[in-house]
Amino acid sequence: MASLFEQLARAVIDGNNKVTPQLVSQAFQEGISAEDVLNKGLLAGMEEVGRLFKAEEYYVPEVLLSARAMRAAMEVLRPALVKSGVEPKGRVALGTVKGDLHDIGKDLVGMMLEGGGYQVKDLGRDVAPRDFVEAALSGEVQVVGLSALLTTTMENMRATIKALEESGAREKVKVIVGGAPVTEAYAEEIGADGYGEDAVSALEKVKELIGA
Ligand code: B1M
Repeated sequence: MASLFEQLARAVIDGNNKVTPQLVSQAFQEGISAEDVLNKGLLAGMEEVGRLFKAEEYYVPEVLLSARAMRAAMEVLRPALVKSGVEPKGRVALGTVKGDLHDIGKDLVGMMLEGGGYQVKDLGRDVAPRDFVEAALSGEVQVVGLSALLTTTMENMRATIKALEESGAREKVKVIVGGAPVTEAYAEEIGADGYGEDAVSALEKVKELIGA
């Protein structure tokens, strides 16, 4: 009999958006932490989906089904990751950069930040540099977070930071970047203030940058 983590991973791989959230609820009933559900179950499944896609055993439709199952599971995870009703420690505008449609990781980062007491302004995906600039100039956020999952769209992080600089908005906000192809060295190279390897380190970095 496969472990609950294996079943969770399998449900994501199969793109089963009915069973995946049910298994998350079952895991909670069995006292398994949200962190383990995410890392040992859901993300393990997503990693395998990535491998199958690379090996051309999966194509975009299968990957979309897995993404849908992952999203359904995240809705069950959300209350465990997010506390509400507390005065926010700070505000963060978050988006996936121009040309990039991957938003599952960005949404997880958002949930983790909300869970850590920050208010998140979700700018969505395929976000143009000018929209990040507008959020920074609004004076409503202290941090702007950029996510990218493609080596081709990573360069739009650089373009976004450049646009923030040119508009005068750069000095008003801290910028953090993250996403699978992004590294600490790249973050430094493009002039970001911080890099988050995963959602937990994104939260830690925001805390460190705004001191709250
Ligand atoms: Co795409 N895709 N995809 N895809 N996809 C990848 C990224 C890929 C690695 C697959 C592969 O080849 N193995 C590959 C990229 C190759 C590369 O550039 N190096 C790829 C490709 C090629 C493509 C297309 C070009 C395919 C095509 O059309 N031929 C296309 C591009 C579309 C576009 O964006 N313009 C495409 C499309 C798609 C779907 C739409 C089908 C779907 C996305 C659905 C959605 O997001 N709504 C999809 C998916 C699901 C994936 C994989 C399988 C899974 C991504 C994911 O959600 N991971 C992915 C392979 C993989 O990663 N295993 C793949 C789970 C998520 C929780 O992790 O996003 O890494 P991640 O986020 C992490 C960290 O990175 C970090 O924290 C998160 C939580 O720990 N993080 C941050 C993320 N953002 C952060 C921001 C921060 C800090 C940390 O601060 C602000």
